[in-house]
Amino acid sequence: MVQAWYMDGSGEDQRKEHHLEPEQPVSLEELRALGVFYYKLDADNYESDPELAKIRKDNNYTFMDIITIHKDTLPNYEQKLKMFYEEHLHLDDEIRYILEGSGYFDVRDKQDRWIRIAMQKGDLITLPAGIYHRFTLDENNYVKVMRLFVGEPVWTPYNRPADDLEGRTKYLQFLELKA
Ligand code: KMT
Ligand code: NI
Repeated sequence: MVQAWYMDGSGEDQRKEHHLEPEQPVSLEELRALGVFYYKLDADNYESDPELAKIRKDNNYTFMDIITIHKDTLPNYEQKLKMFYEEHLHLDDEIRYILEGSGYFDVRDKQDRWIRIAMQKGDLITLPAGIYHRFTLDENNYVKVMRLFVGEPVWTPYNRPADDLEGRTKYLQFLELKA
């Protein structure tokens, strides 16, 4: 099962785990309350997996592509990694499925604390539009990720502060309704 935890505030290497001392785990239920959803799938059979097909159909994830994040394969690798780790939001859901390798998605909780989600092969996650988040490789320095999207993809990141965007205010309303 996917592991998630509250992060320490140290400015040390972003690829490290950054656990609090003592560790403070975060449950899937707590993630759901933030609008973050998780699925475990069979990444070896993603091309013919009926579970993935069902998720795509039910949620209208019509678009799909695959990106490999590794220094030898990703153009502008350093620049992109830097961009991914800038705290940002999108106006659409961010849906990512790890096919190989691993990495961390960090999301802000209601009190603006960072939660680190350790994503590995077979983990699919959906981050809601308007949530502040970021991504980093871990110390394995390699991930192959499927990106899903409803319709024509828009990957535009809005770096924080982006509090006046409608996507953000709507997300905050969603959090209040859940509180
Ligand atoms: C994003 O917008 O945060 C990303 O696309 C992260 C890279 S996908 C592993
Ligand atoms: Ni993003």
